[in-house]
Amino acid sequence: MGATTLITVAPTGAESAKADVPALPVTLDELVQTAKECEAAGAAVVHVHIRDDDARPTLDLGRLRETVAALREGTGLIVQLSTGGAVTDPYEHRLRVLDAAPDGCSLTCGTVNFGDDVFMNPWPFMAELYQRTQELEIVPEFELFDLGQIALLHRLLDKYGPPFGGHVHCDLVMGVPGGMPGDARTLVAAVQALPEGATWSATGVGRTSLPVMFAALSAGGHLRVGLEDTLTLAKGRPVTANAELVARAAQAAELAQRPPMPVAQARELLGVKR
Ligand code: KMH
Ligand code: ZN
Repeated sequence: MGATTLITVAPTGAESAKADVPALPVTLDELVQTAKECEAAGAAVVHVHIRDDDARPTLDLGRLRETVAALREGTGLIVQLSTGGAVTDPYEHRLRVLDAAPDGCSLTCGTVNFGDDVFMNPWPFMAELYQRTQELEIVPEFELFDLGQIALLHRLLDKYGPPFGGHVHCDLVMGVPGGMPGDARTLVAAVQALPEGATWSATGVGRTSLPVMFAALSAGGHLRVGLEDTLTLAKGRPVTANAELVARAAQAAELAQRPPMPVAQARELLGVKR
């Protein structure tokens, strides 16, 4: 098989309200239906944030377990739970996410300004979370919002060794107000600083979505898309389903002659158990 593009979908996030974004999947049924559509459109990984009965972000462990089970039953996707949660979530709740036994989880490599808020990821929290992924055999995806966070990724790997699965996969989250800008020269600088042998995807928040997608494809990277990061297809054209964003990413990947990566290949690349 020739080169392929791993597509991750991040369908919900913790920042948008259902009232403002009707296409946001907030119930379990909506999430599973969305995940099925996105798998059919070319996604291999689903990055999951869940909501409570009032559609507010939650890290309730029972709900997370139910979500992992339902996504496994309804799709073949690699299930990656967010350990970032919402900016207000306490560290203990974010660590406990791993007890839901997902295939993978996000692991942000440092604190970053996040709009008017601060997304807190101090070193002791990162280090504890990382060691728990190793013990519980969960594949971490290293989320990088800023160039300085790459230094912390190196420190983590130097001190605690390779991740479960044996492979380092990163996600550049670009264009967050307070983080690195979503443009080609920043993407290239970030990629050059990554650990040897690491693979990476990139996502551009808001209007940086397309520039980052094209830059990532040009630079040999993988893609993350979804309503967590992007609410419009173009100015004045709201996304009506996450699968629209996945289909657009798949089309761009085809054009770049690196079609979407099948899930089985993604499992092998990332070293996911099962
Ligand atoms: N919701 C943001 C504060 C992650 O999922 O790990 C953090 C976030 C990153 O979305
Ligand atoms: Zn997230």
